[in-house]
Amino acid sequence: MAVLPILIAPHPTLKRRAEPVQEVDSEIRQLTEDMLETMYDAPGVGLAAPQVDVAKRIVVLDCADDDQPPQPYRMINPELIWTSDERDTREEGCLSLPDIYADVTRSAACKVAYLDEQGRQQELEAEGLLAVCIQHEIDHLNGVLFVDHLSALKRNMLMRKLAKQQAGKKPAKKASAGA
Ligand code: K1U
Ligand code: ZN
Repeated sequence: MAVLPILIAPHPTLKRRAEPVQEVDSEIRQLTEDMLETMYDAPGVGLAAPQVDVAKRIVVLDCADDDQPPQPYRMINPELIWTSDERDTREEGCLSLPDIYADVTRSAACKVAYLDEQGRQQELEAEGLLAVCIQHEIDHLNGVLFVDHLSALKRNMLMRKLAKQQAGKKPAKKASAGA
């Protein structure tokens, strides 16, 4: 198992549409385990493969409460097969947009079809945080970030805040010893 580096926006892989997985083999299983370890380490409640610079349609999630046992999901080629007309607004964050939060309105419930780590077809109906997280992670597979659901004004403001914050984290350039 390994903790993988998480891409920070803007990065071209985060804006690409990810490719479907053709075969669920040991390499894909290893990647899902590494993604789960990366998500727990961050910590987060979800992670999509493009966030670790892999343009494949894979997500992992665990939205269990702290006082509940872990409930990890490994979803390969996930597809939303139903979304509720009822909408819900919640504050979202993203491991690729550190310290940026905003209210996003999405379907309150959804049903997702996916392959599990054994390549078996599964379906899951979700509501609450899990439904939000599934929609957020599937957006990542389509090159969409949660800020893309906001007005251009709000999105540009948050992206400028992120750019400033990231510039502040870069090590200062060494003064050259030249003439
Ligand atoms: O995709 C990601 O970047 C993961 C993201 C998922 C998500 C969170 C909230 C709403 C929608 C989607 C995160 O996990 S951000 C971190 C976070 O929310 C969290 C971290 C620790 C404990 C609980 C939540
Ligand atoms: Zn995210």
